[in-house]
Amino acid sequence: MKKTIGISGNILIDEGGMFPGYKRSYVNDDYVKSVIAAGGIPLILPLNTNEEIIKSQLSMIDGLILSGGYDVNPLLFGEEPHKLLGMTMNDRDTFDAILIKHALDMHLPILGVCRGCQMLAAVGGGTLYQDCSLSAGSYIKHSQGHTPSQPSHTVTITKDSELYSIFGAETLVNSFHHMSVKDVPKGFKVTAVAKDGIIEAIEKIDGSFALATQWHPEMMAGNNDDMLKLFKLLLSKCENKEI
Ligand SMILES: [Mn+2]
Repeated sequence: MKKTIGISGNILIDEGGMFPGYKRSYVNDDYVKSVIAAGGIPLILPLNTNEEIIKSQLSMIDGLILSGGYDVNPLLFGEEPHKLLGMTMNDRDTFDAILIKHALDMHLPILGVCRGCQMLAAVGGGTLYQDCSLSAGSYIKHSQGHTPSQPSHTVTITKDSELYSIFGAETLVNSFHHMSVKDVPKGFKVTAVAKDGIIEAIEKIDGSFALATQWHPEMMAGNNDDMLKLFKLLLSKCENKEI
């Protein structure tokens, strides 16, 4: 029986056309395509801030993808906004925080992508760099700015990690972020770093499965079998979520 993967939704504010300023619920189609290609059933979870509704949304799925999107509000991890911070959306933070809290409680397997990685860290008591340039030693361009499926920088992967079992010691990833994890949340470990020390992936140490990447595997999975394996890994973890 195929497993159902919930994909956390985003809000797109229409900038032109018939309805300027109008809000639309959406996810990028690459998430949907990746889940289907990996053998799962994708289910978009529309953004909302009602805890009971969100718990009901989670009860319908076997695994969760935390999708990418806007910057994380630094007030979530106790910092004032730095001048390099990008656009934030408090409702998105609220939605993701409730999703994460209950998904972890329910032992739902989680794959976090980009902002999803940052939110896992912030919700778990970690902190973020509000811009990669604020990390000592940072020199790599982490906002490649074009061609989403094209890898742009190297990551070094930690042994004894789920990522290592797919990629080995090193791989190439795309990069569309300017925030990154600073302090890793309790119960997680760093499993990939860029050559400039920027954290590129974290994994939950014990219990249920949670893995989050700073890169966007869904944008690469169409022509990169290893990136598709990340989605297959999430699906494989759905088999035994009752721990
Ligand atoms: Mn990067």
